[in-house]
Amino acid sequence: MTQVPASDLTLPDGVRVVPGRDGLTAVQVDVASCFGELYLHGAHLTSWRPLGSEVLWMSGAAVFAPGRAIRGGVPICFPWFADGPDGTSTPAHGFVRTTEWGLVDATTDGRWVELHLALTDTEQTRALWPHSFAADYRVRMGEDELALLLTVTNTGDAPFTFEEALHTYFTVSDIRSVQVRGLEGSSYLDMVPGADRGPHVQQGPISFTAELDRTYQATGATAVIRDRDRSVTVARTGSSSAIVWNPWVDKSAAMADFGDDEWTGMVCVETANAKADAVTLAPGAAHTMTAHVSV
Ligand code: TA6
Repeated sequence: MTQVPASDLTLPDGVRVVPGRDGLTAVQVDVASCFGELYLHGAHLTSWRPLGSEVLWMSGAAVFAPGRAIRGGVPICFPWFADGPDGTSTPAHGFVRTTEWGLVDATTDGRWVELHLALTDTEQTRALWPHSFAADYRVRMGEDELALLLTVTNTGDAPFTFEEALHTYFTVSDIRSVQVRGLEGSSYLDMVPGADRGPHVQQGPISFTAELDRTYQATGATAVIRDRDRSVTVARTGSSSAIVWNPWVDKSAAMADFGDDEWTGMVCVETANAKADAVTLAPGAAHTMTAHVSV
């Protein structure tokens, strides 16, 4: 897929390529139904504001720099999650969230706007992960739904296995009064350092009283973030894993790009295929994972 420089594209009304934070290029969507902002760096969605109300969470300490992941919004984790299946993969969460993606085009049907981005393997990526791939990402934003569609194609001549996640940070009023419902009965791994890894079975709604870092496996269940009088729904297709995370006090303090007191205002509910749910693609095959966020 040939890509022209983003600045040469003909874009729909309300869609602009603009200088973003600290020299990184951003695509801004400002239409009647919503505002949105996505950085070409990592194809990283940093804002979705349907009817003026921000749904995504961004750290006030986020760093916008080459080689660094932006803290908040929707980082894309690929071709591994965290430190990978054998626990030795770096950089954490793979390399596409710190790589510049190409803007293929932007389209609209008058109600929603879709941004289409693409990334293929390079000498640099093959040095980290010796496979040929094409990643295609579509971000469709409107008044009441944000759809994120990530398609991975094996463009090489041998099968490969990968993990992936749309590591979505949601803004909440106070995590201590939030529940995440819908994953009851699902099996999960407890990834909090020092915890009994499990697997465990989710008993009842998820509530937060300490650091929580759970990788739910073999479930496509829809999750609902209940935040006082507000609900955010995360429906998934092509995803067998969900990750729910809040760093709480100590881990927040340990992250330089995460404000010490910011942990109360966010929760991650991530659409993924991780650990036992990793995906294997034959040469020429493709796999699409989709998150549908509605408020
Ligand atoms: O999604 C949960 C998690 O794997 C946590 O363990 C924590 O490390 C978080 O991702 C953020 O990772 P990052 O590399 O972005 O700091």
